[in-house]
Amino acid sequence: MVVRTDWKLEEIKEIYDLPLLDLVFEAARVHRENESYGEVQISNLVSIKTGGCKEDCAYCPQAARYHTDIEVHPLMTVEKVKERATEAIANGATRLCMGAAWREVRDNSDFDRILEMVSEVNDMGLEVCCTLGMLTYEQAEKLKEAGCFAYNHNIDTSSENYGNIITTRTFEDRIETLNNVRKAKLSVCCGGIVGLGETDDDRVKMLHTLSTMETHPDSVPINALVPVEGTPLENNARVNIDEMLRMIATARIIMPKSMVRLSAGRNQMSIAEQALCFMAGANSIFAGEKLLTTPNPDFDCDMQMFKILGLTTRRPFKGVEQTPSEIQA
Ligand code: SAM
Ligand code: DTB
Ligand code: SF4
Repeated sequence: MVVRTDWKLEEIKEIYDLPLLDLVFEAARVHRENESYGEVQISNLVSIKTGGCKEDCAYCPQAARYHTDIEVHPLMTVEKVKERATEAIANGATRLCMGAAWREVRDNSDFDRILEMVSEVNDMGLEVCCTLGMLTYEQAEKLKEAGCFAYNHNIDTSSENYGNIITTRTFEDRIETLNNVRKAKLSVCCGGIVGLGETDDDRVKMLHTLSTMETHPDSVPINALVPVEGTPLENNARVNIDEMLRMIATARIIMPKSMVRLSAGRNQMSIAEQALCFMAGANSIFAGEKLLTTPNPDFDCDMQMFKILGLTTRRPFKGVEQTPSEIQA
């Protein structure tokens, strides 16, 4: 399977614009070249610090400046995170993603506590992912040393549309953090959101940025906007299944080896709609009844869906040369 990082915008547009079923068919074909096409990664999100964020991301219920009905919470204790990790394992998750409503990581006792959480959860055998905002190279290295496996940092939309959604930091800031993450040899998780009011061209441009990175992100989350009351995007139209399918299928074709995650928005999708997304190459989900602050299908519901569709769970660290624990040993 050839992995290209020299995609032209026009080539991606041509794929994206294919008649929908041709696009899904082609993506399914590419996906089936991968021997583990029937496996789906189950990642459980834990919001370790909720709300009160200084940023102005127009989609986000956790931005302090919008008046949303979320439960603001300071940084969790290590014990609480371990409890959540135990539950996640019992429910079949193999990755735990810890999210903090921060603009950036600071070198303080909170970060030290997170390093401890990372180390403890890694020792429990889960792939640890963090999403904590902007990060320096030194901080990325510290996370890696503590046993962190992946870092999530989304570009969210095209560079052209970025300023319409977020003004408190730039697209380039995001890219810089991603470079720091890659340099520290953390697995890169980077994708975006559909339904922010962007055009098809913006979607294609976002996919172009992701697929022309020196190395493709290891995972690419495709989120459907969850419109939350109180945010500037509260009245945005619901994302339709054909829009999600186009994004997922195009991502699968142009980044054939990456995990493509059907992320936020599953709560509004039927099993049949999700089945089409898996057919189109999605091979990862966020599971558990809550994403960070909004509802998501619960584990039992997803296990029932897996049974119906004949999907299996991907084991942790599959295909990875050295796990974080082996590196530490
Ligand atoms: N504060 C950190 C940051 O911004 O990188 C980490 C947490 S932040 C909530 C992680 C990602 O969640 C965002 O980049 C965005 O892609 C996604 N997200 C947040 N709110 C969302 C919403 N309402 N609908 C869909 N995706 C959302
Ligand atoms: C990602 O791409 N989506 C997740 C995770 N990375 C951190 C977050 C989705 C959040 C949806 C809104 C909420 O629940 O607050
Ligand atoms: Fe803060 Fe992250 Fe939400 Fe933006 S997406 S407001 S940085 S928590």
